[in-house]
Amino acid sequence: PQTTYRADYRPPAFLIDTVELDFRLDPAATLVRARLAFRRNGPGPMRLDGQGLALLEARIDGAVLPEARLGLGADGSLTVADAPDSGMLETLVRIAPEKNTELSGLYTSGGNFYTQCEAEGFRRITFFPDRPDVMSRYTVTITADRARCPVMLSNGNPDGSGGNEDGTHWVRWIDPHPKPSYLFALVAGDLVDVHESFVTKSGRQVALNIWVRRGDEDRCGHAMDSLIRSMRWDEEVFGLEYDLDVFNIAAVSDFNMGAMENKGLNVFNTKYVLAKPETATDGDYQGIETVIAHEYFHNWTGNRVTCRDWFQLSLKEGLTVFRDQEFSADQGSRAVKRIRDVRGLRAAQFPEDAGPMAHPVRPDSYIEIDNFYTPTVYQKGAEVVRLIHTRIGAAAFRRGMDLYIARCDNRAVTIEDFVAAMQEASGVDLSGFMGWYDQAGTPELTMEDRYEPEARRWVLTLRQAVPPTPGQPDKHPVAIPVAMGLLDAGGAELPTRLAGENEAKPGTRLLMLEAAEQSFTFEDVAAPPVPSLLRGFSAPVKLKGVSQDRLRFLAVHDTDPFVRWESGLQYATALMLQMVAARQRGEAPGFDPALEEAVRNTLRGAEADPAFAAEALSLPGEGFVADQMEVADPAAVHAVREGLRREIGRRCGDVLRATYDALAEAGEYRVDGRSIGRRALRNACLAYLVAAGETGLAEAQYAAAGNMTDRLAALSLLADAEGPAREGPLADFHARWRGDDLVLDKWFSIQAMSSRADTPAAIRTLYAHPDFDLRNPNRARSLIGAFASGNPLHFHAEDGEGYRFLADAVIALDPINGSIAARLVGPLGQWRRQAPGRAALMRRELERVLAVPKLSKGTFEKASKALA
Ligand code: HT7
Ligand code: ZN
Repeated sequence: PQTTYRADYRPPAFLIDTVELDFRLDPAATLVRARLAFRRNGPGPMRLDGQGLALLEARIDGAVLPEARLGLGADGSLTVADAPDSGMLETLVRIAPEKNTELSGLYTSGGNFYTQCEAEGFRRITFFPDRPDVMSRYTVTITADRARCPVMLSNGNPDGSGGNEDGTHWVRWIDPHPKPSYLFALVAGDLVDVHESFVTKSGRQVALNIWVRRGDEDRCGHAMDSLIRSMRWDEEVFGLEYDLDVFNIAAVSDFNMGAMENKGLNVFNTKYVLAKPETATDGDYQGIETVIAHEYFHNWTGNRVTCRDWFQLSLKEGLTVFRDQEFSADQGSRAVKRIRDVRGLRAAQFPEDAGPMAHPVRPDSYIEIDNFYTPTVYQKGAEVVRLIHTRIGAAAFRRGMDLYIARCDNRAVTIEDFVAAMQEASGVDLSGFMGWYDQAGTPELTMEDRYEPEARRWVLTLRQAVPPTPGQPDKHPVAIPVAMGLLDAGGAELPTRLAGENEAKPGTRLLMLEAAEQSFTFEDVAAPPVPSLLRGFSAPVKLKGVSQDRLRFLAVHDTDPFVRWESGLQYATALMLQMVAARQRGEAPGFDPALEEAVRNTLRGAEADPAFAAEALSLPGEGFVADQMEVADPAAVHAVREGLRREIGRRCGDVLRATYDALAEAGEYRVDGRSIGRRALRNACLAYLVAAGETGLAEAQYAAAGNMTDRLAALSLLADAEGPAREGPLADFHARWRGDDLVLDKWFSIQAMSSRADTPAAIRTLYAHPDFDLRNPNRARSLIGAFASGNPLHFHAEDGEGYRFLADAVIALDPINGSIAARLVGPLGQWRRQAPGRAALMRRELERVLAVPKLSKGTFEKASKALA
């Protein structure tokens, strides 16, 4: 397969000003007529992307193009010889949506029609220069059988409809805004809508519709409410207003990702739309809020201002994730939101940055662009936007956004355009931040300090190093904003004065580390202080050199909630690593009484902020701990973590039980931050109590639960139990919810992540279960993904059965949906960090995948880079 390089970018030879599309929908043979008004833009032939299209007709300015002027490439593209500099190209193609199992282009799901065009799906619908720097105005006419497709939607505003005598009907949609082809969308079928209306700040009336399958109408309330809050927030915080008469959302159960921001017609995975308390957890509710906001915010950051090429993907994704994170932070507890985002970053992006697929936020090359919708482009990209925000401040950032939008509206631009707008609006030189876009690898930040009593001076030395990554052996320093403060021995915040400053500043201040090493001298420091660094996680780095004593102190005293949580986490991580080492030496790991003290302390103050307490109570995950080891030992990490949970549950049983009882839900189920926090804390207590042997408590909670959050929390604990305590609830859950795809996914996941010894065998049985369907991405992820990414103990089983299962599944899935297969193969790439025996087994499975004839280019790219 071919590699595409960023350095090879050339402007398109032809632009397309307007597109008229005419669809005659039929599952087996859909006809697509396209009329493209083209105009020359640069040198080169007229080349239109295409994939799997049966070309029936081609004309320019009405004249049929003879075959001699049409070149069909092996990749499915179409080259037109001797094209004039401007004119109208008309093509007619036939496609088969019902055969489209990749879910890219036009496909059917449950008898309805849906499209997914990002990144390169439009070429599977019609011949077109399918690249984001070709922006056009679209008029779309859809014709279909009226009974089969009473609803027919596309981008923009509706512009007429009518009936035909043959039982079909038609609708026309006009999108007044120029857009790239990846934002095209069509949805048609038997759908019902939940609707509201929204009046924008300038008085424009917008019809809001959420289109779902009949019967799902009662699950759209939270999505609609999240949409309305997102629209209002973007007006208030960024002054950005919606720009069409309608905003449609269609939910589909077969979808490769979370959702898609098509102009005026977002298409969503049902997982991010449908929720009611009996079927959706608090996590699901939060996911819906985030994804609805994210897709809505793309209307400006992505759609009105789009990317010049796919290497600039983080221009829209990093910025839009930053915007959705800020939105969610404003809806509830900013500190808890930051903790959760950092947890997510460390669970997914840090390992990616340290593995074989490590790539910069702006990659240099790709084989399959679908493989670059990654935590690095999304989450690290958002962190880089946050770095700029932290450096220049909220007011300058807002001015920068205004400038960026004003200057780049209706254009396809680059990351430089964004940074230039921020730089001009703030007057701050941001060149030191470009390294964050162009270098892979998580920087390591080391601290060292000394106190000079006679001079009453405290000196902080910070060093940074960006580790080598594939293709980038040497790195240069980047700009790292370090938000920090100093505490005295009693935990009080000290005002700080740097050498050269006239006055001391109260509270948190920002140090800018721009070189490989820099020292900062603080004056008037009466006694050795305790530094609190990276407040709010001001940069996505790994901080080293903070002693266990200081961590313990900061976990209790710091004024910054993020550092309080972080210090507890780092303390526990270091402790667990020592315990793992002891276990590997055959010694008893012991128990640090500081942990009991920390749990008791957290529970004492839990009432003030239960969500924070729940975060503070949870031990570092097995993956996070294993990631800190030179050679991972998943079984030892699991044993140590389980042992700690049991011991904490035993020693703190009294306070855990008291908190559990005190938080029993009274009254109606609510999804506000405080109610969610109370449930999270209660279920955290339950987990410790069950670890200490109180299985009956989980059985009782499962039976009595009035909502999915509590029911699932109990069931996931019972899934590790023995005998009827496990089998009864699992069977009950299946019987209750077998008709509900999203809930049944949870049933598969819970079993896939069980630590029971028989899990590897159970996985194979579940794979053969009549309710398992490899073609549905949610279901495939719920079993295969949950096992490979969420069950390190069994995935890394010594006999290699976990690896074998994953490779078998990837090989079976690849011809059906290469994009999902490529995503799932990722965990096999962790072999370098495993012991030699397991590493060899992992490599063998990667080789087995690579040996498959006609492997998709996405899976080829992931597996071959993993082995390199
Ligand atoms: N921009 C959307 C990305 C997306 C996607 C990419 C490749 C294949 C299928 C896809 N579905 C959606 C989602 C987003 O970031 O908002
Ligand atoms: Zn996005």
